[in-house]
Amino acid sequence: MKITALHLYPVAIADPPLRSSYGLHAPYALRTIVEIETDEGIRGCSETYGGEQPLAQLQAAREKLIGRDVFQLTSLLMEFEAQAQQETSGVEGDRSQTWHVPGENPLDRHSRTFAAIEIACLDAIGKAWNKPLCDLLGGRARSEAPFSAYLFYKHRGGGGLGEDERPDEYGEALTPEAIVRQAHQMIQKYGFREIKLKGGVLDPELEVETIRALRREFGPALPLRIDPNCAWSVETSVKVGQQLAEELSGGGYLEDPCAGLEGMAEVRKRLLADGISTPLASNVAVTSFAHIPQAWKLGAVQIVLSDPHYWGGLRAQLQLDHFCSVLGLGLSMHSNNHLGVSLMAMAHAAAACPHLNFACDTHYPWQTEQDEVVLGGRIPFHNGSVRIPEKGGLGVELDYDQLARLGERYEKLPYRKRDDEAEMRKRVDPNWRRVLPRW
Ligand code: GKR
Ligand code: MG
Repeated sequence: MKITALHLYPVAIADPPLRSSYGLHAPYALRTIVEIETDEGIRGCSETYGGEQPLAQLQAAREKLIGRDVFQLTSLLMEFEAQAQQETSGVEGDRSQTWHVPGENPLDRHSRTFAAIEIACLDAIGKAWNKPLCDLLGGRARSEAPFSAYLFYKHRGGGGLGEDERPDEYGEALTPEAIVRQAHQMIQKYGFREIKLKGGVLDPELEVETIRALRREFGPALPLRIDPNCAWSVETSVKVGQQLAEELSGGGYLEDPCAGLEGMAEVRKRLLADGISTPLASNVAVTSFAHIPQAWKLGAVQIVLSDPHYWGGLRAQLQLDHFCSVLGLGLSMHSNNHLGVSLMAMAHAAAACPHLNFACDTHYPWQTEQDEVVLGGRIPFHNGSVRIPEKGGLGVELDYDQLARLGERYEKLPYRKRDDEAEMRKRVDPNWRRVLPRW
């Protein structure tokens, strides 16, 4: 089955003003929907990061793809790896997400571009054989993928601009009480059984209070995790780890409290010395296989947050699962704003991974029906999980009318990349800078 065409659909999706240590989400998040056509009349799709750079990288890959057999993914990967070697060796910087929001680090572009193509090819193969994608990866460890409630401190507003402004479903949330309300709303609607709080926004004392309030409200049956995206110093991370020793126990974790593997290792060492075994998780310091030996050697990270979008696709996701199990590391999954195509890719990845032992992150509740690009609308959740449908490939088809609508919106937008820092200066504080550590 040969690829005859590559279609790229840049889209803009309404996004509420969510806060993180990176800054503020803009009124629209950007995504790219990728579609391949084959000589057998079968199409395959995937979803990846949006904006100018990811789009240009996919466009540049077109030449490699036309005429290629969708089954020959290893040779394609080898070409991407050789290209990465040539274009990035000797380039200053690293692949971490310390200073780059996910999708904006040029050093992982080859891996991201390959992943988008790999998933579209696997989708086409699954559709041709009428087999769910996770079954192509060797079958299921589970028939549904669990996700967690992903809570954010947020300003008033539901995203979108002008006539396209959206209702503010969750309302402003800048206090512990408001976050507890947000959790109730999200859990009631989706049935999540684990909770993640995006931190690094308010004074750590208030964030500690927020986690405590969540614990009081939901009890130990719903594990809690907090992720300040490196906003804290080692000292602050240790202090928060001590204060939340009880609340983050029993299946919770502390995610990327401070920047860098050395800092994380120091936090872990000091918490252990205090008899606190809260695991540290990462999707900022650990974003590729190359990071794992050092992270493991230092004892800096006990749980890796995978992400098929930048770890190199679904087969890489399975390899990571194996790696983690051999090294005794836990496995969870990272997310960014996304639509149903990505949600299904994440669900298939989670279904195929025997060692994934935490519910995956998802931003899906922050987007709405109006912005969905899969036919039939939003993907349903059952008790916080997404079921693997008995359909070929990812199990979704693209809605071309929606793609056209969201594409028009993308064309009209004045920005072509995610820049939470600029957004923060524009809407909240003209002098705001991302400073690490902030506390
Ligand atoms: O959406 O603001 C956000 C998050 O901070 C996101 O960009 C992170 O990459 O969810 C992510 C994380 O777990 O670090
Ligand atoms: Mg994170």
